[in-house]
Amino acid sequence: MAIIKKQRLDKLKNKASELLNRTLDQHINLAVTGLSRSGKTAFITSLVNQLINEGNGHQLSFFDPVHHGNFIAAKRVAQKHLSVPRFDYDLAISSLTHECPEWPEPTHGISELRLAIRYQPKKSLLKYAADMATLTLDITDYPGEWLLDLPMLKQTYEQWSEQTHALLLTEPRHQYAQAFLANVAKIDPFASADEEQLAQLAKEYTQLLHTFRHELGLSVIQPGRFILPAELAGAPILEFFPFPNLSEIDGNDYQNASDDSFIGMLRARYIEYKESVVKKFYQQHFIRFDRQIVLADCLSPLNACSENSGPESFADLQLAIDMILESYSYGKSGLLARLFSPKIDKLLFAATKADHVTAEQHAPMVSLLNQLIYQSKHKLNYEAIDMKTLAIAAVKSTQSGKSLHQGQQISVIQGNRLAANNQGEKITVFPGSVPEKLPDEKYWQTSAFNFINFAPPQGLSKHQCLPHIRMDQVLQFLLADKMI
Ligand SMILES: Nc1nc2c(ncn2[C@@H]2O[C@H](COP(=O)(O)OP(=O)(O)OP(=O)(O)O)[C@@H](O)[C@H]2O)c(=O)[nH]1
Ligand SMILES: [Mg+2]
Repeated sequence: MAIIKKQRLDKLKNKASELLNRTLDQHINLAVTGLSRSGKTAFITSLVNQLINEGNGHQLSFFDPVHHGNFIAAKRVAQKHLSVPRFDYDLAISSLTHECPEWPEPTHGISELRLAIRYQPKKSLLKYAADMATLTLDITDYPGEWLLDLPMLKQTYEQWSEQTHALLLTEPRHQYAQAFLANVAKIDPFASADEEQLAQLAKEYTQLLHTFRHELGLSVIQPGRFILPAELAGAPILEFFPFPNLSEIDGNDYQNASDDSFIGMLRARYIEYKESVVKKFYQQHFIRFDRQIVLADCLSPLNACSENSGPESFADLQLAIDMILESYSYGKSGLLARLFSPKIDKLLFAATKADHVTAEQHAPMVSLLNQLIYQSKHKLNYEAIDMKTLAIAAVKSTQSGKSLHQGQQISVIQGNRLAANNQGEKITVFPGSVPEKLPDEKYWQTSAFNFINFAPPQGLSKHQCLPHIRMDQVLQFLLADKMI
């Protein structure tokens, strides 16, 4: 009799839990973005690794569900959107934990992964219904460059051309852009378009964008898709470029230019690009995200100092962050609010690769990032979005210590220098101080910031938690409130 009663009770409990699971929010769509090389792949790999290996909790002490003992386990399950590429966790964790560890390969588009996280509800209504609840976490990785295209939605082709042309005329871009600009100047905008010539010029423009990003360390790349085209590589929709001095052309002639003239075709492709690439990304993906982490590598532009492009590279990062943040400033009158209603309620900014500097430099890193986003912060909707800034390392690759330098104890870090053959030698360095404020002219003249790329640490196992800096605080901010 007692057994039957218990079975009935369990059945009821399961039913109630099922109902509550449906009604209470037990699902998070977490989006991870940042410009290329900012550390997205390493971050997601570490986040998944921390959660699925969480057995003893010693690495995640600031993550309440682990700290308070109600975290049970997490595992990977089949992702939801079958048409979105899978985030290749296995490949990434295998290269990090290989005998000769390597950083995961660069990725070029959007990808997705789903985790089911089991926990014991302690406070929420669920505790009356179940001993165990599941939080489903969908993680999406997408290039921050794609967000740089949002401001284009507000611009006509003429406006965009004018603004982009002005950018091409400023250094350090100008010296690289001269040949391209000279080639465009040879075109009669009203002549019948030669598709091959147009494709060739678009290729030159795209090549320029790659140089800006990868050789000059600049961040404002528009259209962002051109350097990270994913499935659109080679498609004519990515074959356009800014046309200089459109304001000097007669307005009527411009408006009446046929679609098969050079200028008409460029304009048509620009319009189509906005509709079926930029808007589509927001409508298909961005709209689903509830929580967002934006990763920023603030250290590389400081290092660019040695290549004499430091100030430009840093100013460019600031502008790019401002452009990225436009995607989150969807007040009532915002462009996004008119397009659709996004629902992001938590936004975390993380300064990545904090293991490149000594521990006392982490606070300046955070204040520098705060300064970088400050310009835009006032535009963000404070009431609707909970925001936080942290300095993190997804995979801590250095050890900190003290060293004697000219009779003084200084803080240093030690790690394996990243080398082409992966046989990097062990080095001990004081990488320099991170400025707390946006660096001024004096900083660029006097400070030498020498940040070295380190190889991932040796001897890691995929069945253990990767060493990290503040990944537990990341989890606390992004997940903990859904696991009570
Ligand atoms: N020391 C250290 N280096 C890191 C860390 N995370 C990333 N890196 C370095 O930054 C590089 C880029 O990291 P990824 O995770 O591939 O960056 P991403 O944003 O996915 O880059 P794309 O796929 O090119 O967009 C790595 O190859 C490492 O050299 C970290 O936590 N510590
Ligand atoms: Mg990547």
